[in-house]
Amino acid sequence: MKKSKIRNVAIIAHVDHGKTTLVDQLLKQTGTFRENQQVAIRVMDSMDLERERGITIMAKNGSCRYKDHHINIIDTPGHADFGGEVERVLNMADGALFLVDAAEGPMPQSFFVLKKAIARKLPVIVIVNKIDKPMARCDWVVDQVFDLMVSLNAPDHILDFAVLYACSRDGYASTDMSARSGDMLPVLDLIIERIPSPVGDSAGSLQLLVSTINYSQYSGRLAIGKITSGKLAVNQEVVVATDKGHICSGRIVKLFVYEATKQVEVASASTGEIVAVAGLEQIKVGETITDPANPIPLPWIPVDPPTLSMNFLPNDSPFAGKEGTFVTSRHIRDRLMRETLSDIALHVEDLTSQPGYKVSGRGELHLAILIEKMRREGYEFQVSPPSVIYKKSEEGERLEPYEELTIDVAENLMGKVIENLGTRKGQLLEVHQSDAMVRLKYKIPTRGLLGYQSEFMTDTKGMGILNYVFAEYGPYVGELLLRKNGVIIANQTDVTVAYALDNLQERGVLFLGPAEHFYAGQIVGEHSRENDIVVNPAKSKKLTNMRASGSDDAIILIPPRRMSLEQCISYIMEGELVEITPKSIRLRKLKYNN
Ligand SMILES: Nc1nc2c(ncn2[C@@H]2O[C@H](COP(=O)(O)OP(=O)(O)OP(=O)(O)O)[C@@H](O)[C@H]2O)c(=O)[nH]1
Ligand SMILES: [Mg+2]
Repeated sequence: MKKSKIRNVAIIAHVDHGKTTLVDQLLKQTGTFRENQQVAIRVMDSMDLERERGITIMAKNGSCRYKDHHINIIDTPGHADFGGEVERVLNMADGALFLVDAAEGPMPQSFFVLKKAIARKLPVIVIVNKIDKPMARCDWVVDQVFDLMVSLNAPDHILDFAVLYACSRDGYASTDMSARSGDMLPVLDLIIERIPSPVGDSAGSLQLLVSTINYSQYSGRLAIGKITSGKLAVNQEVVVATDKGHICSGRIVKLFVYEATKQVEVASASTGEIVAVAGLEQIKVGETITDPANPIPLPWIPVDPPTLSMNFLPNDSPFAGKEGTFVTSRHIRDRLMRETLSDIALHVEDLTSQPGYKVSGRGELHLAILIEKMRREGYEFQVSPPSVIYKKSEEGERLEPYEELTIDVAENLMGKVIENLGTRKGQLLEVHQSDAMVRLKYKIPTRGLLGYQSEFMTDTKGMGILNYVFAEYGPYVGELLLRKNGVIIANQTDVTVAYALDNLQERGVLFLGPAEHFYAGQIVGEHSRENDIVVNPAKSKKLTNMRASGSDDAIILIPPRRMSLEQCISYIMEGELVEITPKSIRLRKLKYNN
């Protein structure tokens, strides 16, 4: 394959604007799949958690062939919590497809990903997607994108972007915004025309900056990145170097390139190609694979720091060790460290006050996905409530992270949202109205947003759209009262009894149904008042010799509130923990008066 025939393009956008759907169409329409091959929709969302949630979590490589070109496509996640993924994979791209929803226009994460592409001076092709939507307003969207680029100080070559109007779902794109049929090939033609082939000297010293780490059952750890100089072949001796001077040697055992969504083994590869390399077991994202005779490590572009942290602790609840396979502090540590090798937005430190680890990430979802992955792999542990990462200003004042929040909501439901965000210390910056919908823009402390997602769903009857992205560090706003209610705590270890639950349900909302095991200190419900109460959910009816009238045997229990992992994480407060095992998620109180 000749160097000039390669294109490396990243697809970036706000969450749900249609990136993965677009990749499906590009792969399909270039005949990448066999005629009768069964292909899942959003084939690049290959992780279980991605399919379950309908969002992309990890960036992934794929490729297609078109007009003698090998086009490497990098699909990226749009959710703000996975912004670190976008930052690191942009190192492999020579240009970007920037998708924008034809009705919504640029959203907070559009701004973030575009900023990162412009910082790397990548040429951008704008695709106004979902033009089939009745509310589509293509001209307005293009104007908005232009303004956004100007505000980001984009150089002229980026401001001079090409635009296509597309419906990824139905598989067509055109320079004509009124098109309602056709194919996606104009996207590929424009990639070939507008995105440069990778530069670099194939006769020079080897340089490959590792952008992704993957694991393969057969080949072990895979380091993925673009060869920016020189050549690479199986059995070649290399060194792995960092720009801080650390260096170690190794040998290439296997080499892969991307064909469609698969890695295909090759004997050698050259400058400009995106490859996966096996054989370097200790390698990390951000390191450079380079020439032993002339090692030249590439600088790592720093990524935004984490804003939220949680403590991961070995489980010491009364039910500890019953359900998990990996339960010790050592197990947890090894697993967390392994994650930091591939996820550069994640930081892990030992706790000094107790056994356990402080795990810092980009947001609640970022950490919740890690917890869910570990749970499915058989880990058992407990986590503390998330807390934001504070900083100190030069004058020594406490600073906390703020998010830019955008809310789309029906006008008649706006009042509740504004009231709730007010108590969470949000500052309303802008209000835009179009028809019966209102768009609100806020600046709000990250702390104020913790746990807000589920309240927002209730306040807007599931019809609102909420988006946020890290904005900056700003002044600390003081105490925030996020949970008004106290909890109901069990006073002993036993099994719930319907009779007891029947009496308790008058006092609040219960989290357990009948015949469920619980332990002393477990949070079994939410009290309807502000204080905590300690109860016995196993208390049965006193037996008497005389049978009472039949009516009091008829117990009708309200179904218990079952919270998801994310809801549990945002529910707990200081002094409470979420206990996580492969089978259960429980809440517990550390100290209470029995
Ligand atoms: N109406 C319409 N819906 C579309 C179009 N393209 C994608 N969608 C839908 O939009 C939703 C999100 O699509 P995805 O491809 O998962 O979006 P994404 O940008 O990859 O999302 P993340 O990776 O989570 O950021 C899906 O329900 C798609 O079916 C389109 O052109 N028109
Ligand atoms: Mg996606």
